[in-house]
Amino acid sequence: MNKRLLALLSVLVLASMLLAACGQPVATEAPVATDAPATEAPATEAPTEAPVAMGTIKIATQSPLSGGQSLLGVAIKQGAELALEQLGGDLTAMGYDVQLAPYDDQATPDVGVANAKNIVADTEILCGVGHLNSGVMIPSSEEYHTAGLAFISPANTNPVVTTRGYLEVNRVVGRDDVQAPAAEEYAFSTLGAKSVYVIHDKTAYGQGVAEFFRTAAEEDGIEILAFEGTEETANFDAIVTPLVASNPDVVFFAGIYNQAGVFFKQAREAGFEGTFLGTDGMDSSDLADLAGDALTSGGGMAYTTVAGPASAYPAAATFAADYEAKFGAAPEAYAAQAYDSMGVCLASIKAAAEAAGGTPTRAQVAEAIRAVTYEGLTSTIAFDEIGDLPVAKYFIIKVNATSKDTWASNEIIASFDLPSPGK
Ligand code: ABU
Repeated sequence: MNKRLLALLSVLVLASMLLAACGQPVATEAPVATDAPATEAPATEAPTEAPVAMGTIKIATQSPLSGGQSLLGVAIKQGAELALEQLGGDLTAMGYDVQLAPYDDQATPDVGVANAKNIVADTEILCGVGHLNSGVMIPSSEEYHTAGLAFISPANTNPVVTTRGYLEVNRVVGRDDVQAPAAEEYAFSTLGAKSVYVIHDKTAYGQGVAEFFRTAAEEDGIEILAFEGTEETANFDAIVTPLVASNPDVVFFAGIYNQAGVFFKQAREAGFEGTFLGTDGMDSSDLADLAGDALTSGGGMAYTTVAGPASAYPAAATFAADYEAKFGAAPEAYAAQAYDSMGVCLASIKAAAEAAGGTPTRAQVAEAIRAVTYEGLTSTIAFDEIGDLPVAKYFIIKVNATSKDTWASNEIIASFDLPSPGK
């Protein structure tokens, strides 16, 4: 990370959020029916003309709907579902029956790929929203690419998701080769860390984030006391004992909240007094239920994220209220990004259908996505040549919550708009 660039851009903290205020999703106007008489008002109200049936269009979602990461996976599905309900009217008016096709990838690469084969075999599916896990998205998107089916990721941050340069793969969030160095910059400059203990979950996401963090830390002369991958989920004694003995200033955990929460609790109970630090995989209210006081005792806990809370996006206030009214809980991370991803799918299918004069092909939808400029809740979305946002938002969040119901008390302590590193 170019620190001077990061420092310069950090003056945009919070102010950038105000300047970035964007409007509600706007899709191109639906064609207006012109077959009513222009000069004579009908004596009685004319019956509403039903559009000619044009068939079914499905939009898939893939995310973990079961298992330990389902809180975020369900948020992705629900954000997309709400968008379809609120923004699908233009396609309905054109005569299409627009349906959601949700799939549960169980946060597991093999399951995601098996689902992807079924998704691409369903010719009514013209676009997709997903995944949560980069380690699932990367192999699954080989199937999407081969079949020419466009997907938009609301959450995946590993660079490889887009650096393969596939037309069909896009994301509405930033990347780990930016957020992990930002986390390191926070550890070095704000926390004054001299030593760090790095743990990762051995996934494409976790290991990738850990490596980006380590590279940046080495450049700053932070001592890396350990760099260790683990798939353990219940008993972390084998890691915690040497960790406490080595007394690091910071433990950097690169992985997902369901594993990290258990680890943080055990590390604190074993006597670790420093700061826990992570990236966007930590951003779930379940983390607070799993780790409790471990998040605020000692040096506390902070994380970077590519998906700030809904309160960080002025245009998302109505979305947050509608989401809570429909689903009975506040939107978790990536729900607003999934809403925007679905909005891009719908606007692009509509544009492609209008250009084609009928139901578009998958290739036409994929091309339309790359041509779209879409005013979303979380940003103005227009993809670069590899499917990244040219500039993405990053946040640093200090955790104040010690239970699920206080997750909203976490504090945005910095935010940045930073350019994509590209291919
Ligand atoms: N970016 C957070 C979700 C984890 C992933 O990308 O794999």
